[in-house]
Amino acid sequence: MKWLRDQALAHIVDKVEAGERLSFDEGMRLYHTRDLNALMRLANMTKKRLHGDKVFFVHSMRLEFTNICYVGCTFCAFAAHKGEERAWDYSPGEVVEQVRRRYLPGITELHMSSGHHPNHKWDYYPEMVRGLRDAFPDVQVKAFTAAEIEHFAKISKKSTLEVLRELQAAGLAALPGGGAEIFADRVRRQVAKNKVKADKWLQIHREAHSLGLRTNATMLYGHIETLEERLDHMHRLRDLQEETGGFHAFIPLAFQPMGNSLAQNLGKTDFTTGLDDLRNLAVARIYLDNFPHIKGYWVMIGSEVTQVSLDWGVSDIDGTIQEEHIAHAAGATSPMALSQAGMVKMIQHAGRVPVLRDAYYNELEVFGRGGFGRAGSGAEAAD
Ligand code: V47
Repeated sequence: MKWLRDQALAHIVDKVEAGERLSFDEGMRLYHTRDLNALMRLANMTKKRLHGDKVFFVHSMRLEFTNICYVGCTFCAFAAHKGEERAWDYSPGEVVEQVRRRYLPGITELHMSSGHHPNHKWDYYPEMVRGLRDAFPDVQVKAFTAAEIEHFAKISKKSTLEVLRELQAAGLAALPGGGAEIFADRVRRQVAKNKVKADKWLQIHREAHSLGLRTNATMLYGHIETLEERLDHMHRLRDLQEETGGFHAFIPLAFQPMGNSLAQNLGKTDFTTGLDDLRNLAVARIYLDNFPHIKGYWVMIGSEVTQVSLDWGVSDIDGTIQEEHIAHAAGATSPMALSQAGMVKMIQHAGRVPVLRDAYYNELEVFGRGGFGRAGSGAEAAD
Protein backbone atom coordinates (compact mmCIF):
# COMPACT_ATOMS: atom_id res chain seq x y z
CA MET A 1 0.00 0.00 0.00
CA LYS A 2 1.67 3.11 -1.26
CA TRP A 3 -0.37 5.42 0.95
CA LEU A 4 0.46 3.70 4.25
CA ARG A 5 3.35 5.37 6.09
CA ASP A 6 2.85 3.86 9.56
CA GLN A 7 3.63 0.17 9.06
CA ALA A 8 2.26 -0.55 12.56
CA LEU A 9 -1.17 -0.07 10.95
CA ALA A 10 -0.67 -2.68 8.19
CA HIS A 11 -2.58 -5.41 10.01
CA ILE A 12 -5.35 -2.95 10.95
CA VAL A 13 -5.74 -1.97 7.30
CA ASP A 14 -6.21 -5.65 6.39
CA LYS A 15 -8.81 -6.04 9.12
CA VAL A 16 -10.76 -2.92 8.18
CA GLU A 17 -10.73 -3.93 4.52
CA ALA A 18 -12.09 -7.33 5.50
CA GLY A 19 -14.73 -5.73 7.75
CA GLU A 20 -13.22 -7.32 10.89
CA ARG A 21 -13.54 -5.90 14.39
CA LEU A 22 -10.52 -4.20 16.01
CA SER A 23 -9.10 -5.14 19.42
CA PHE A 24 -8.56 -2.55 22.16
CA ASP A 25 -4.82 -2.40 21.42
CA GLU A 26 -5.50 -1.80 17.75
CA GLY A 27 -7.91 0.99 18.66
CA MET A 28 -5.16 2.60 20.76
CA ARG A 29 -2.77 2.35 17.82
CA LEU A 30 -5.23 4.44 15.82
CA TYR A 31 -5.29 7.07 18.57
CA HIS A 32 -1.47 7.24 18.59
CA THR A 33 -0.64 7.07 14.90
CA ARG A 34 0.80 10.12 13.18
CA ASP A 35 -0.30 8.73 9.82
CA LEU A 36 -3.41 10.88 9.60
CA ASN A 37 -3.92 10.13 5.95
CA ALA A 38 -4.22 6.41 6.76
CA LEU A 39 -6.59 7.12 9.65
CA MET A 40 -8.80 9.22 7.41
CA ARG A 41 -8.84 6.58 4.67
CA LEU A 42 -9.78 3.80 7.10
CA ALA A 43 -12.62 5.84 8.61
CA ASN A 44 -13.85 6.83 5.17
CA MET A 45 -13.71 3.24 3.98
CA THR A 46 -15.85 2.11 6.92
CA LYS A 47 -18.32 4.94 6.44
CA LYS A 48 -18.60 4.34 2.70
CA ARG A 49 -19.26 0.65 3.20
CA LEU A 50 -22.25 1.57 5.38
CA HIS A 51 -23.69 4.59 3.61
CA GLY A 52 -21.86 5.25 0.34
CA ASP A 53 -21.75 9.02 -0.15
CA LYS A 54 -24.90 9.74 1.86
CA VAL A 55 -24.76 12.13 4.80
CA PHE A 56 -27.83 12.46 7.01
CA PHE A 57 -29.35 15.48 8.74
CA VAL A 58 -32.69 16.32 10.34
CA HIS A 59 -34.94 19.38 10.35
CA SER A 60 -35.06 19.70 14.12
CA MET A 61 -35.75 21.85 17.09
CA ARG A 62 -34.06 21.83 20.48
CA LEU A 63 -35.82 22.76 23.70
CA GLU A 64 -34.47 22.77 27.22
CA PHE A 65 -37.61 22.98 29.36
CA THR A 66 -35.72 23.99 32.50
CA ASN A 67 -32.13 24.79 33.43
CA ILE A 68 -32.80 24.27 37.13
CA CYS A 69 -30.70 21.34 38.30
CA TYR A 70 -29.37 20.11 41.63
CA VAL A 71 -26.77 17.66 40.35
CA GLY A 72 -23.69 19.87 40.05
CA CYS A 73 -21.68 18.30 37.22
CA THR A 74 -18.39 20.18 37.13
CA PHE A 75 -18.32 20.59 33.32
CA CYS A 76 -21.73 22.23 33.21
CA ALA A 77 -22.33 25.96 32.71
CA PHE A 78 -26.00 25.51 31.88
CA ALA A 79 -27.46 24.58 35.27
CA ALA A 80 -28.98 27.22 37.52
CA HIS A 81 -30.43 27.16 41.01
CA LYS A 82 -34.07 27.94 41.70
CA GLY A 83 -34.58 31.66 42.23
CA GLU A 84 -31.52 32.67 40.21
CA GLU A 85 -32.30 35.38 37.67
CA ARG A 86 -31.12 33.23 34.77
CA ALA A 87 -33.24 30.23 35.77
CA TRP A 88 -36.24 29.16 33.69
CA ASP A 89 -38.81 26.46 34.20
CA TYR A 90 -41.69 25.78 31.80
CA SER A 91 -44.91 24.01 32.69
CA PRO A 92 -46.11 21.30 30.25
CA GLY A 93 -48.48 23.88 28.71
CA GLU A 94 -45.63 26.40 28.33
CA VAL A 95 -43.50 23.75 26.65
CA VAL A 96 -46.19 23.32 23.99
CA GLU A 97 -46.38 27.12 23.63
CA GLN A 98 -42.59 27.42 23.26
CA VAL A 99 -42.60 24.79 20.52
CA ARG A 100 -45.51 26.53 18.78
CA ARG A 101 -43.64 29.84 18.91
CA ARG A 102 -40.47 28.41 17.37
CA TYR A 103 -42.03 25.80 15.09
CA LEU A 104 -41.07 25.89 11.40
CA PRO A 105 -42.87 23.86 8.73
CA GLY A 106 -41.18 20.54 8.06
CA ILE A 107 -39.66 20.04 11.50
CA THR A 108 -39.78 16.36 12.39
CA GLU A 109 -37.57 16.02 15.48
CA LEU A 110 -37.90 17.77 18.81
CA HIS A 111 -34.85 17.09 20.99
CA MET A 112 -35.36 17.91 24.66
CA SER A 113 -33.16 17.36 27.66
CA SER A 114 -32.79 19.49 30.75
CA GLY A 115 -31.68 19.62 34.36
CA HIS A 116 -32.72 17.35 37.23
CA HIS A 117 -35.38 19.61 38.70
CA PRO A 118 -35.70 19.29 42.49
CA ASN A 119 -39.49 19.74 42.69
CA HIS A 120 -41.28 18.53 39.58
CA LYS A 121 -43.43 15.49 40.24
CA TRP A 122 -43.21 12.50 37.93
CA ASP A 123 -46.57 13.27 36.23
CA TYR A 124 -45.08 16.48 34.82
CA TYR A 125 -42.98 14.48 32.32
CA PRO A 126 -45.52 12.14 30.65
CA GLU A 127 -47.99 15.03 30.64
CA MET A 128 -45.47 17.13 28.70
CA VAL A 129 -44.87 14.36 26.15
CA ARG A 130 -48.62 13.73 25.72
CA GLY A 131 -49.26 17.47 25.28
CA LEU A 132 -46.61 17.64 22.56
CA ARG A 133 -47.92 14.57 20.78
CA ASP A 134 -51.48 15.97 20.75
CA ALA A 135 -50.41 19.43 19.59
CA PHE A 136 -47.77 18.29 17.04
CA PRO A 137 -48.61 14.78 15.85
CA ASP A 138 -45.99 15.01 13.05
CA VAL A 139 -43.13 15.86 15.40
CA GLN A 140 -41.16 13.00 16.92
CA VAL A 141 -40.09 13.68 20.50
CA LYS A 142 -36.53 12.55 21.26
CA ALA A 143 -36.14 13.40 24.91
CA PHE A 144 -34.65 12.65 28.34
CA THR A 145 -31.14 11.33 28.85
CA ALA A 146 -30.56 8.13 30.83
CA ALA A 147 -29.55 10.41 33.73
CA GLU A 148 -32.99 12.03 33.63
CA ILE A 149 -34.69 8.63 33.36
CA GLU A 150 -32.91 7.54 36.54
CA HIS A 151 -34.03 10.76 38.24
CA PHE A 152 -37.65 10.08 37.19
CA ALA A 153 -37.42 6.56 38.63
CA LYS A 154 -36.28 8.01 41.96
CA ILE A 155 -39.05 10.62 42.20
CA SER A 156 -41.79 8.24 41.02
CA LYS A 157 -40.56 5.21 42.98
CA LYS A 158 -40.99 3.22 39.77
CA SER A 159 -38.37 1.13 38.03
CA THR A 160 -36.48 2.74 35.15
CA LEU A 161 -38.12 0.18 32.84
CA GLU A 162 -41.59 1.27 33.97
CA VAL A 163 -40.67 4.94 33.55
CA LEU A 164 -39.52 4.25 29.99
CA ARG A 165 -42.65 2.25 29.26
CA GLU A 166 -44.94 5.05 30.47
CA LEU A 167 -43.04 7.71 28.52
CA GLN A 168 -43.21 5.55 25.41
CA ALA A 169 -46.96 5.14 25.89
CA ALA A 170 -47.24 8.94 26.20
CA GLY A 171 -45.53 9.32 22.80
CA LEU A 172 -41.76 9.34 23.35
CA ALA A 173 -40.02 8.38 20.08
CA ALA A 174 -36.36 7.97 21.09
CA LEU A 175 -33.77 8.77 23.75
CA PRO A 176 -30.87 11.20 23.16
CA GLY A 177 -27.38 10.11 24.11
CA GLY A 178 -26.53 12.60 26.86
CA GLY A 179 -25.40 11.90 30.40
CA ALA A 180 -22.80 9.34 29.32
CA GLU A 181 -19.83 11.73 29.80
CA ILE A 182 -16.92 9.29 30.30
CA PHE A 183 -17.76 5.92 31.82
CA ALA A 184 -14.41 5.38 33.59
CA ASP A 185 -14.87 5.75 37.35
CA ARG A 186 -11.76 7.87 37.84
CA VAL A 187 -13.14 10.60 35.56
CA ARG A 188 -16.79 10.20 36.47
CA ARG A 189 -16.02 10.82 40.15
CA GLN A 190 -14.46 14.17 39.21
CA VAL A 191 -16.92 15.42 36.62
CA ALA A 192 -20.32 13.91 37.44
CA LYS A 193 -20.14 12.31 40.84
CA ASN A 194 -23.83 12.79 41.68
CA LYS A 195 -25.17 11.62 38.35
CA VAL A 196 -26.16 8.22 36.97
CA LYS A 197 -23.35 5.64 37.25
CA ALA A 198 -21.88 4.13 34.08
CA ASP A 199 -23.46 0.68 34.50
CA LYS A 200 -26.86 2.20 35.18
CA TRP A 201 -26.59 4.46 32.10
CA LEU A 202 -25.90 1.36 30.01
CA GLN A 203 -28.70 -0.59 31.71
CA ILE A 204 -31.25 2.14 30.96
CA HIS A 205 -30.29 2.12 27.28
CA ARG A 206 -30.50 -1.70 27.32
CA GLU A 207 -34.03 -1.40 28.73
CA ALA A 208 -35.03 1.26 26.21
CA HIS A 209 -33.81 -0.98 23.38
CA SER A 210 -35.80 -3.90 24.81
CA LEU A 211 -38.95 -1.75 24.44
CA GLY A 212 -38.10 -0.93 20.86
CA LEU A 213 -36.98 2.63 21.65
CA ARG A 214 -33.87 3.57 19.66
CA THR A 215 -31.25 5.69 21.42
CA ASN A 216 -27.96 7.55 20.92
CA ALA A 217 -24.74 7.60 22.91
CA THR A 218 -22.45 10.55 23.58
CA MET A 219 -18.93 10.93 24.98
CA LEU A 220 -17.70 14.16 26.54
CA TYR A 221 -13.99 14.51 25.65
CA GLY A 222 -11.22 17.07 25.84
CA HIS A 223 -11.01 17.62 29.61
CA ILE A 224 -9.26 15.24 32.07
CA GLU A 225 -9.81 11.91 30.35
CA THR A 226 -6.99 9.83 28.85
CA LEU A 227 -7.12 8.32 25.37
CA GLU A 228 -7.46 4.88 27.00
CA GLU A 229 -10.53 6.13 28.86
CA ARG A 230 -12.07 7.39 25.61
CA LEU A 231 -11.56 4.01 23.98
CA ASP A 232 -12.83 2.18 27.07
CA HIS A 233 -15.99 4.28 26.79
CA MET A 234 -16.44 3.23 23.16
CA HIS A 235 -15.64 -0.37 24.03
CA ARG A 236 -18.49 -0.56 26.56
CA LEU A 237 -20.88 0.93 23.99
CA ARG A 238 -19.75 -1.52 21.32
CA ASP A 239 -20.45 -4.42 23.68
CA LEU A 240 -23.96 -3.17 24.45
CA GLN A 241 -24.68 -2.53 20.78
CA GLU A 242 -23.62 -6.10 20.02
CA GLU A 243 -26.21 -7.27 22.53
CA THR A 244 -29.16 -5.04 21.54
CA GLY A 245 -28.50 -3.30 18.21
CA GLY A 246 -30.56 -0.37 19.53
CA PHE A 247 -28.17 2.57 19.06
CA HIS A 248 -28.58 4.89 16.10
CA ALA A 249 -25.59 7.15 16.54
CA PHE A 250 -22.45 7.83 18.56
CA ILE A 251 -21.77 11.51 19.20
CA PRO A 252 -18.47 12.77 20.61
CA LEU A 253 -19.08 16.05 22.48
CA ALA A 254 -16.08 18.39 22.52
CA PHE A 255 -15.62 20.02 25.95
CA GLN A 256 -16.60 23.71 25.94
CA PRO A 257 -14.43 25.41 28.56
CA MET A 258 -16.28 28.56 29.67
CA GLY A 259 -18.29 29.21 32.80
CA ASN A 260 -17.79 25.83 34.46
CA SER A 261 -15.77 24.83 37.51
CA LEU A 262 -13.96 21.96 35.78
CA ALA A 263 -12.32 24.32 33.29
CA GLN A 264 -11.72 26.95 35.98
CA ASN A 265 -9.97 24.48 38.29
CA LEU A 266 -7.84 23.20 35.43
CA GLY A 267 -7.02 26.76 34.38
CA LYS A 268 -8.31 25.73 30.97
CA THR A 269 -9.60 28.27 28.48
CA ASP A 270 -8.84 26.52 25.21
CA PHE A 271 -11.17 24.40 23.08
CA THR A 272 -10.31 21.02 21.58
CA THR A 273 -8.30 21.31 18.36
CA GLY A 274 -9.68 20.41 14.95
CA LEU A 275 -7.34 17.47 14.61
CA ASP A 276 -8.28 16.05 18.00
CA ASP A 277 -11.94 16.29 16.95
CA LEU A 278 -11.28 14.61 13.61
CA ARG A 279 -9.06 11.87 15.03
CA ASN A 280 -11.65 11.10 17.66
CA LEU A 281 -14.44 10.84 15.08
CA ALA A 282 -12.30 8.62 12.85
CA VAL A 283 -11.33 6.26 15.68
CA ALA A 284 -14.99 6.07 16.69
CA ARG A 285 -16.06 5.24 13.12
CA ILE A 286 -13.50 2.44 12.81
CA TYR A 287 -13.83 1.04 16.34
CA LEU A 288 -17.64 1.22 16.65
CA ASP A 289 -18.17 -0.98 13.63
CA ASN A 290 -21.66 -1.97 14.80
CA PHE A 291 -22.96 1.63 15.14
CA PRO A 292 -24.93 2.81 12.10
CA HIS A 293 -23.82 6.45 12.44
CA ILE A 294 -21.08 8.63 13.87
CA LYS A 295 -22.41 12.13 14.32
CA GLY A 296 -20.37 15.29 13.82
CA TYR A 297 -21.98 17.77 16.19
CA TRP A 298 -21.56 21.18 14.57
CA VAL A 299 -22.71 23.03 17.71
CA MET A 300 -19.57 21.94 19.59
CA ILE A 301 -16.94 21.51 16.85
CA GLY A 302 -18.19 24.25 14.50
CA SER A 303 -19.54 23.99 10.96
CA GLU A 304 -16.09 24.05 9.34
CA VAL A 305 -14.66 21.05 11.19
CA THR A 306 -18.01 19.29 10.81
CA GLN A 307 -17.80 19.70 7.05
CA VAL A 308 -14.24 18.34 6.97
CA SER A 309 -15.34 15.46 9.23
CA LEU A 310 -17.38 14.09 6.32
CA ASP A 311 -14.01 12.75 5.08
CA TRP A 312 -13.27 11.28 8.53
CA GLY A 313 -16.11 8.81 8.99
CA VAL A 314 -19.03 11.08 9.85
CA SER A 315 -22.38 10.18 8.26
CA ASP A 316 -24.75 12.37 10.28
CA ILE A 317 -24.53 16.06 11.19
CA ASP A 318 -27.52 16.35 13.53
CA GLY A 319 -30.00 19.08 12.66
CA THR A 320 -31.08 22.65 12.20
CA ILE A 321 -31.72 22.93 16.00
CA GLN A 322 -33.12 26.53 16.21
CA GLU A 323 -31.82 27.30 19.72
CA GLU A 324 -29.26 25.55 21.92
CA HIS A 325 -28.25 26.50 25.44
CA ILE A 326 -26.05 23.77 26.96
CA ALA A 327 -22.99 24.29 24.76
CA HIS A 328 -23.55 28.00 24.30
CA ALA A 329 -23.66 28.58 28.06
CA ALA A 330 -20.18 27.00 28.12
CA GLY A 331 -18.73 29.22 25.40
CA ALA A 332 -19.64 27.54 22.09
CA THR A 333 -19.01 30.02 19.28
CA SER A 334 -21.18 28.25 16.70
CA PRO A 335 -24.45 29.85 15.59
CA MET A 336 -27.66 29.02 17.45
CA ALA A 337 -29.22 27.44 14.36
CA LEU A 338 -28.47 26.35 10.80
CA SER A 339 -30.92 26.54 7.93
CA GLN A 340 -31.86 23.44 6.01
CA ALA A 341 -30.39 25.02 2.85
CA GLY A 342 -27.16 25.69 4.75
CA MET A 343 -26.87 22.06 5.84
CA VAL A 344 -27.54 20.82 2.32
CA LYS A 345 -24.84 23.14 0.97
CA MET A 346 -22.35 22.07 3.64
CA ILE A 347 -22.78 18.43 2.62
CA GLN A 348 -22.87 19.05 -1.14
CA HIS A 349 -19.70 21.12 -1.07
CA ALA A 350 -17.94 18.23 0.63
CA GLY A 351 -18.86 16.10 -2.39
CA ARG A 352 -21.52 14.10 -0.57
CA VAL A 353 -25.20 13.39 -0.98
CA PRO A 354 -27.42 15.11 1.60
CA VAL A 355 -30.27 13.01 2.99
CA LEU A 356 -33.00 14.62 5.05
CA ARG A 357 -34.03 12.10 7.72
CA ASP A 358 -36.47 12.02 10.62
CA ALA A 359 -35.78 10.97 14.23
CA TYR A 360 -36.15 7.29 13.24
CA TYR A 361 -33.66 7.74 10.37
CA ASN A 362 -36.36 7.31 7.73
CA GLU A 363 -35.09 8.97 4.55
CA LEU A 364 -37.46 11.86 3.71
CA GLU A 365 -35.58 13.44 0.82
CA VAL A 366 -32.37 12.67 -1.02
CA PHE A 367 -30.72 15.73 -2.60
CA GLY A 368 -28.37 15.90 -5.57
CA ARG A 369 -24.64 16.36 -5.22
CA GLY A 370 -25.04 20.04 -6.07
CA GLY A 371 -22.15 22.22 -6.99
CA PHE A 372 -19.25 20.12 -5.73
CA GLY A 373 -16.10 21.26 -7.48
CA ARG A 374 -17.49 24.63 -8.52
CA ALA A 375 -16.42 27.19 -5.97
CA GLY A 376 -19.30 29.09 -4.46
CA SER A 377 -21.83 27.36 -6.66
CA GLY A 378 -24.98 25.74 -5.40
CA ALA A 379 -26.00 24.67 -8.91
CA GLU A 380 -26.50 21.08 -10.02
CA ALA A 381 -23.34 19.52 -11.40
CA ALA A 382 -22.87 16.29 -13.27
CA ASP A 383 -21.75 13.44 -10.96
O1 V47 B 1 -25.03 15.21 28.71
C1 V47 B 1 -22.69 19.66 29.10
C2 V47 B 1 -22.85 17.72 27.48
C3 V47 B 1 -24.83 16.82 26.91
C4 V47 B 1 -20.88 20.58 28.36
O2 V47 B 1 -28.48 12.30 21.18
C5 V47 B 1 -21.20 19.52 27.53
O3 V47 B 1 -28.55 13.25 19.24
C6 V47 B 1 -19.38 19.96 26.21
O4 V47 B 1 -26.55 14.90 24.96
N1 V47 B 1 -18.99 20.98 26.99
C7 V47 B 1 -26.20 17.15 26.38
N2 V47 B 1 -20.46 19.20 26.45
C8 V47 B 1 -26.20 17.21 24.86
C9 V47 B 1 -26.44 15.86 24.26
C10 V47 B 1 -26.59 15.68 22.80
C11 V47 B 1 -26.09 16.62 21.92
C12 V47 B 1 -26.26 16.43 20.56
C13 V47 B 1 -26.94 15.34 20.06
C14 V47 B 1 -27.44 14.40 20.97
C15 V47 B 1 -28.20 13.24 20.44
C16 V47 B 1 -27.26 14.56 22.33
O5 V47 B 1 -24.01 17.95 26.75
C17 V47 B 1 -24.67 16.49 28.37
C18 V47 B 1 -23.18 16.70 28.55
O6 V47 B 1 -22.48 15.54 28.24
N3 V47 B 1 -22.30 18.95 28.03
N4 V47 B 1 -21.82 20.68 29.33
C19 V47 B 1 -19.69 21.32 28.08
N5 V47 B 1 -19.28 22.33 28.89
